[in-house]
Amino acid sequence: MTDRRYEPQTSEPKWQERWDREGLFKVCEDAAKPKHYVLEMLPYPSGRIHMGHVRNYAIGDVAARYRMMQGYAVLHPMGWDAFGMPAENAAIKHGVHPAKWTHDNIDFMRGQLKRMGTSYDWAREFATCDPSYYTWGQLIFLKMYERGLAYKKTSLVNWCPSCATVLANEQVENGQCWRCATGVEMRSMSQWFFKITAYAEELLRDIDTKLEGWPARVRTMQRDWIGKSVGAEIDFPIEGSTESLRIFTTRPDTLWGVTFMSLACDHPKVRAFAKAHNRVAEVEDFITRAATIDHDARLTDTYEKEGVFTGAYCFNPATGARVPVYAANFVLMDYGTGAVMAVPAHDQRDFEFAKKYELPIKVVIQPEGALLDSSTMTAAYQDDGVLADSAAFTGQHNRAAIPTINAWLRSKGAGGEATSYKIKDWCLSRQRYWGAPIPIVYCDACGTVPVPEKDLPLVLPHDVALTGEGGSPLTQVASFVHTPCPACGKPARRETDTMDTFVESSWYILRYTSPAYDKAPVDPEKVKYWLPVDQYIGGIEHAVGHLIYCRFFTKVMRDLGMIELDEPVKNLMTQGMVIKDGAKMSKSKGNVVDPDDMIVRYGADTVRLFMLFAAPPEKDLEWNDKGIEGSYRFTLRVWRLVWGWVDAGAKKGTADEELLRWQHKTVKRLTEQVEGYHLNTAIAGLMEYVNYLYEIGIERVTRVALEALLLTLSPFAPHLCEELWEAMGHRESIFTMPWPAYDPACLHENTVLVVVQINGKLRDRIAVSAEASEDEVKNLALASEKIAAHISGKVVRKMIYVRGRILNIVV
Ligand code: ANZ
Ligand code: ZN
Repeated sequence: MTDRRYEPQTSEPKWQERWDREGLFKVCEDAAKPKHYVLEMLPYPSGRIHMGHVRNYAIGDVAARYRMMQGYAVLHPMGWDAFGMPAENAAIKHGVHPAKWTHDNIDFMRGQLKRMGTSYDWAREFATCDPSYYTWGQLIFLKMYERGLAYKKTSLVNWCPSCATVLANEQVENGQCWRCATGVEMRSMSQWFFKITAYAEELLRDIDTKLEGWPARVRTMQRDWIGKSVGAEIDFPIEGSTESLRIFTTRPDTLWGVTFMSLACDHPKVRAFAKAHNRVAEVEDFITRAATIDHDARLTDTYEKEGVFTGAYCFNPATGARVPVYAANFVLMDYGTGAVMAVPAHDQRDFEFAKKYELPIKVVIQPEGALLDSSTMTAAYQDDGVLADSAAFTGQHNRAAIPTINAWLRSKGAGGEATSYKIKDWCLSRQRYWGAPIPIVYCDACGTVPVPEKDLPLVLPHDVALTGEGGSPLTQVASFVHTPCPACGKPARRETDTMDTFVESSWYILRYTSPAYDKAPVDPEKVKYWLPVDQYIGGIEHAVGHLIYCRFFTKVMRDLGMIELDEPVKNLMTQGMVIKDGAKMSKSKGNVVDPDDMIVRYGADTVRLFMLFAAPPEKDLEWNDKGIEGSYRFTLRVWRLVWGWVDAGAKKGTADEELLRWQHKTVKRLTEQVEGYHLNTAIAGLMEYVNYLYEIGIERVTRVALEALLLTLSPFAPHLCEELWEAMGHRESIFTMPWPAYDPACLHENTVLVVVQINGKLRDRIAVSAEASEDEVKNLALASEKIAAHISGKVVRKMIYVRGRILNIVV
């Protein structure tokens, strides 16, 4: 036993300082080395890091250090998602400027990350609120505007009354604001959008071919979010007009069964029809009522399906039948065309609607072996069958007929096959101050005029009164709002909305490759070298927001000629939550364990070890005080083991076969498990190895065996291993050492044949490892077919094991 004390509180800062001084984690781009880009999702500088962050960064740090030792050129950067509402809210509440609040928080959190012992190259750090960063976001916006990929339109948008801003669909969770959980309202407003729908097909296609390294769950969520439906668009000529109503259907085979039409309340034709047919009062009344369906009912589809006749009729292009046009509360304007052909015999919603408003029901699909009669049906028949009453298609199987029906529609000029996506264009404008200004000017003479590229960055003005009242804060900054029109020079007004913070985080991944580049958003050569990200690590909550946006931006930047890359992230890991007392650790639940407190108490290595040992990275992790004590004891055991060996005088002898086997087995296990991110079982392997080294006694432990331990433990507990590496007489950092190799020849275990007897009679011989425990041997014996046959139906009373020789079973 040594009297040297393990004092992480003094040893950890010493190593952090030395790594810094020696530039150990400075990225080196070396064409001779394979590259590895490890990235954790960039944090919002909220004030302090929490255990969720610690977990995220500990996983990434193990990966980065491991790759470094494997001889890779590693990019492991960190930065700040620095725009957003909390900074602005803090300003409103406490009068501190969002910029100051943000930068103070960044400084504090950077310190926390360093105290964790993370291996970032801080030379690449940036905050998205730096004009030198967002100027490029503004440039991308302008290029997208030029191509019609950024546009402004008036439509129903999500409005959070508490945040006083609109939200993207991806930011509405169960009808609530993603940030403050206030119920979201729908408002008709003029907003800026990114045309992500133009990339829907590619975003969907690449899920199958380019995201094999992503969790199946995230891929499914993205597929569902994009929501592709293949069907048909069909034009129904409007009575007394030269125009048609275009509908989207997935069931063109039911066209002969249409008995009415349903439009979304905000379909542009609804009010026009009402006016033309003197039904304004009834229709307006209905629209007002329909708008009050609350979110829960809308979401769970539990509201009553209602509608109102608009007064208009149109004609079925297949039959010429004259059908009434309704406005209905269940038709959504932003899906398909906002118009539906109603087929009550074969769609349950239409069936109920038809019953309620006494509309005709016409059967056009007959099930096999039965004959449906519309007058006696009690529900829609939604299954497949044979087409009936469908002109030339009568008698065909309904599904088989769809392609021919589509072709026939096309030949008649009445529509044809069409695809619809559930994903909507991304609403990016926000009525808030702390964001990147949208580089647009409005001029009475010239209309919407983009800010010339040479005038970028369009810097967010510093002096602003943040009161939380009076709408968007920038509208009140006269010096910002009033500007000469870039086109004609006459007085004009700037756009006062700012960009959604998710715009900046959509391409930061690329910027880390060349954070100081000043000719374009990114240096294409560096992107070519580093991308795609080899391992991205972050929370599942970003599955259909950020993780779709960053894929979209990559494709857009590719099409703008800025990079050559289709997908930014090769492998994705979504780490589980940190739970305490059955709930997610969070300020609002009051169950937060502060990482700094734990680091002060146990040291960063213990905290890291606990976070990585307590659960597999993808699973939720239950915080428990006993667990962290256990990790601390493990660091102490390693400490004493190595010092004990040093104090006993370094061993020169060679390892015996058993020790060699343990050493190589451990290295193999660690290599495979770190590679596969089974970090908890990797640590378990190290613990077993340490136990074994204690068991055989320090006299038998060789230098190599101990060094293998430190090398494979070092990504997890970097400071401890540096300290002990030095104690063993090394001068260089352990992280300049190569990851140890294992020799398969050393892995062979000695096997022995154990005789298995039942009630004294020899029944089998089984081969087991010479080191197998008694339990292992018993289990192996019971699993043997011969033994199982002999003891089936009997009760095992006793098992007596003579190590390495005989197992006697008494039944
Ligand atoms: C006629 C029909 C007959 C339909 C039938 C279904 C069954 P998915 O699969 O989700 O794409 N629909 C189309 N646009 C709509 C909108 N904006 N709001 C509400 N419903 C809409 O669903 C497509 C089907 O949903 C379409 O096919 C249409 O009803 C309806 F026996 O058209 B169907
Ligand atoms: Zn002008």
